[in-house]
Amino acid sequence: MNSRSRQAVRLVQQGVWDMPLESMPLAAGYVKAMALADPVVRDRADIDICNFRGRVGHAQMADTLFAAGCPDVLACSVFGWNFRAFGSLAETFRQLNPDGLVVFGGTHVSDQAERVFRLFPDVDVVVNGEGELTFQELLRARLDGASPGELGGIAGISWKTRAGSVVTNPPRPRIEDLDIIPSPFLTNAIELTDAAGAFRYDVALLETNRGCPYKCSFCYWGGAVGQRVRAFSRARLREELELLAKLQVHTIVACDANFGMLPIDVEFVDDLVDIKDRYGFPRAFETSWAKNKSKVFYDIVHRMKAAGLRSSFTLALQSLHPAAIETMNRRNMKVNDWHDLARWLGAEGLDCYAELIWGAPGETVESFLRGYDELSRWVSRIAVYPMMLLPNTEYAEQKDRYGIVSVRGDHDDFEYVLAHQSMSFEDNVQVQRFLFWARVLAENAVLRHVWTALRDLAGVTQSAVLNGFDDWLRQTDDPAAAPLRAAAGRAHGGGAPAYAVAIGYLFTQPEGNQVLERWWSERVRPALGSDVDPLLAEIFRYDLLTKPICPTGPDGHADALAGGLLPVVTVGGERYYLRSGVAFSHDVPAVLADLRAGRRPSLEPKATVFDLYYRTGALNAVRSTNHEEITHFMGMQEAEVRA
Ligand code: B12
Ligand code: SF4
Repeated sequence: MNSRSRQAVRLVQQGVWDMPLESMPLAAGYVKAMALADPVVRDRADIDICNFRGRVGHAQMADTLFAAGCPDVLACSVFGWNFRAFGSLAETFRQLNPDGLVVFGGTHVSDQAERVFRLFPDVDVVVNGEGELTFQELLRARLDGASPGELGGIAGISWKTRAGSVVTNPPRPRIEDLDIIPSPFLTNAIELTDAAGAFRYDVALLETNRGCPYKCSFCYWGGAVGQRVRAFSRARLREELELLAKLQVHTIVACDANFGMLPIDVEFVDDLVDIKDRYGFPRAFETSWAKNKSKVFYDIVHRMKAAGLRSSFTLALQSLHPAAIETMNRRNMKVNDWHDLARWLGAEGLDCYAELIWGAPGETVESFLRGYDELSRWVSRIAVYPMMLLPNTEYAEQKDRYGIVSVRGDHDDFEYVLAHQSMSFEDNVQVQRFLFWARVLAENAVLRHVWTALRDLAGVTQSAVLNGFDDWLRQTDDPAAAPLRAAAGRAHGGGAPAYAVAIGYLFTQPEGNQVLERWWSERVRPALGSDVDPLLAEIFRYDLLTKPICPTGPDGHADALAGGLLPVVTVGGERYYLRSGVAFSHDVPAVLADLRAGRRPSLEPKATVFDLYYRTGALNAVRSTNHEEITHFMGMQEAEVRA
């Protein structure tokens, strides 16, 4: 390489989901903004971010990256879901540019150089930990003429000498003052708009802080676990929020590990509320909420509620079983005292979901399903994740201690747990099937209200309903059920794509509703008493009718499920499909309010008619299988819309 030549640097990111909008390349944005803060890099390097949607194939990515000329540096932001794709692109890059530099950074490859270099010999450097300063130095070294085999002076990397041995330089201390990283939004490092000038991503991702004081055995939160929390300044975050609000960004997602833990988080929310009052946006704020719900948390929730700023509050429990909580290293976390919080969120009418992980050492089938049903008494939207061994976590590093057997995913590089001392292969197969429907039907909120109603009025647990659905689906001869059966068959090892197919089918295809209706009449109804049957049937119909509207027709207004056209109206500056005059034999909203408040509702019919409003643009949330987003598109009555 000529040390004076201009260098073309391509930073590559690929999101998880195949959805109409892109997923924001946040890490690449911070890394690029910091690199360009160096005057030499700015003068002598051109840095582009290439951001791909999920499921874009390797060949297509190679065309985009290399057809118009091969860059000098290929730098990839690696997660478990894009590891293989980027390994393959490194190989292609090397054919085109033998002297080029391939850099891998990101949470999946950090401190994993031995394996990365073994699997992908064309990768030159792995960046360990935070990437901003390291990448800046790396580019400087390259611009100064350093070859990939001479990088001994740069902290925080692993690299290969000319002789081929792997060297890991000392780690780089974490960045104390995060404000030294220029904002990727305010500096345009991340392109925010599309050709039409609209915000181009599904949601805006940002960080308000980095670090997490806990060290759960399954987690590696960008290397921030067990670390003191460092925050970006209020002034900078406010400026970023203001810019995003002007672009009418609906949802802001803070990638923090424990938002609502620090007193300054209240200030951030105050700014969010103030900016929403001024610009009408953002409308929702999602994050990983603090596990210890302190006064700060309750304060924040009150402020958000008063301002009509929506969020999904999380009970991030992961397990209710003491033996599993112990191995997870979460025994002393206050999150375990969750009943009061669940009661409070319910009473406040706030959207809430819970998280469980299946497959932690110490968990059994019985303890897991018992925990699931106990939790479902308080919250029906339970996100259930299969246990994966993530690089750099305690479980991954202590497989032998727990007797863990795992397999790599078909579509990603995650290690899925198959068995361990308290879970046999058979146990896992049984629960994987359950998990599939728990994720599709309950977590992603295809059905929302029938769970509580069936439990309180008919004594059927949520796990029994889900297992019953699976059982019915295996037996039915309904051709409309075939795609769902096929997707469930691929659940074990098929991972995310299989359940994304089922979710898409149930939300967007008329046949999806047909299957649910037939299941209800053949499997659920016969088990119900005649006293509760009519009311439960109406609650089920309400669930189907309030599912988001995902237009599939060519004119963009066709409601495939309603079989007709729905007009679009504007309320509070936002567009909604309007379904007028929906009639029920019972006052379903009042019954649901009673159930939520723990009161026994009246079973008597009471004719009720109301209009339902659905935010437009639901397809993206459905395709991304992001249940926090999907819930923002459910049918609502006018009062809820205006609130
Ligand atoms: C937003 C998010 C998502 C989004 C998508 C993100 C996207 N853009 O596509 C959604 C909601 C879709 C998602 C889904 C999932 N996620 Co997620 N998610 C996150 C989250 C909260 C933020 C990521 C982020 O942008 N962080 C901020 C950036 C700045 O931090 P960073 O990525 O660590 O980057 C720094 C360094 O790593 C490094 N770096 C990164 N890239 C590069 C590139 C170069 C060239 C260099 C030099 C340096 C560098 O420098 C950066 C700045 O210091 C992280 C947790 C976290 N806070 O990191 C989890 C996380 C990425 N998710 C994780 C997981 C496991 C999942 C799921 C599999 C969960 C599940 N069980 O279903 C699913 C994916 C489903 C699937 N089948 O694959 C894991 C990933 C672990 C891994 N090894 O890949 C994380 C780390 C959380 C954890 N538990 O540990 N996720
Ligand atoms: S799961 Fe949450 S609390 Fe536990 S280490 Fe990870 S980020 Fe921290």
